[in-house]
Amino acid sequence: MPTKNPVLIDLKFNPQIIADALRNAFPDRGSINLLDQANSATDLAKVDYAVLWNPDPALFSRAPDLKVIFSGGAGVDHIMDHPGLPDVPVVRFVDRSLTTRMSEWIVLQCLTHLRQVEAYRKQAARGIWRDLPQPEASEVTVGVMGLGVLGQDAAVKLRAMGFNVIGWSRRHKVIDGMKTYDGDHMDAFLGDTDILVGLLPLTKETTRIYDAALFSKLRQGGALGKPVFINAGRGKCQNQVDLRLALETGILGGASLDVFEVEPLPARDPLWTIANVVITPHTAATSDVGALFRYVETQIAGFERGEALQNVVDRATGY
Ligand code: NDP
Ligand code: OXD
Repeated sequence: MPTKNPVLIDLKFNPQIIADALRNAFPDRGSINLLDQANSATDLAKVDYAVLWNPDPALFSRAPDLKVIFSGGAGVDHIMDHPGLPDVPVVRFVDRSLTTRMSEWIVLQCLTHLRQVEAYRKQAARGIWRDLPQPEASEVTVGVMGLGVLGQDAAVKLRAMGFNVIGWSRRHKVIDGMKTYDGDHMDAFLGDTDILVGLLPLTKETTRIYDAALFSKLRQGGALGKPVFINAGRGKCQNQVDLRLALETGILGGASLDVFEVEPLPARDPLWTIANVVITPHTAATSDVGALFRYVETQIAGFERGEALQNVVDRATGY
């Protein structure tokens, strides 16, 4: 029988997955799942903890006594931008499996462009047997923008595949085996990059950072001929009109995009039909909801023992 205040769940994910995961979660407190219609008018006044993904606009006035907010994913822009966000710690989801799956996606996309998978698919559709240039990974430099939990793991796995990997982050970093650039040296970083991988959080500083000026600074004439843009961070970090134009005019030779300014990407968006553009529906690394609830339980237990919360967002930087 639960003895503590229930945990509030407002996660705009697949309802069945949440309902299944909640069956074994929070045994000593229970939960209030806002996806469940029966909870639409439930009193949230006494709730201490909330797990959120794109929370409802009125949520924080309904739950005025929150002590900690947990994001349902690694990103927190959907919470930090929320009107009425209370001054309590916001905790990101950092998870081995999520990190691993993100790196799988990033490596897959870099290899897709290296090995010209889209061009061969097009040839195959027309029964064309023709070989295309085949550079080795070591001839290609992948520039990772954002060297946090995800960027650093992806860098290690890209290096294992043989790519030359460099990275850019706000603060200077020393990372074994790779050249790094800090916030002030973005142009030098871009000029050395053949495949740009975006793993930045969405903040005021990173909004529309991937624009025409940035694309024009990527290295032309590298082993792939033209630079490639891969984004699995946030869609609002990209100026999508500039991105489309860069692809259409050949400034970029291709792209792999998991995130978009507007999601779902509208069915008539021109990006769907541009050659050598791979599109996935914001699924590069979906949160494992069971692991998320276990993470939240562990963090709450530590918090209630007086220990520091892990992976708390810095309000000043927004990530
Ligand atoms: P972290 O907070 O661990 O890392 C963020 C990185 O971005 C840090 O290296 C940070 O620099 C850098 N950064 C932030 N702002 C700037 C800036 N203005 N200039 C330069 N560098 C900057 O985040 P994660 O690696 O865990 O996640 C990154 C993002 O990936 C998430 O915020 C989320 O939006 C996205 N994501 C997407 C998923 C998907 O399925 N598509 C799944 C999970 C996450 P510094 O190191 O100096 O602080
Ligand atoms: C996340 C995401 O931030 O899935 O975790 O986008």
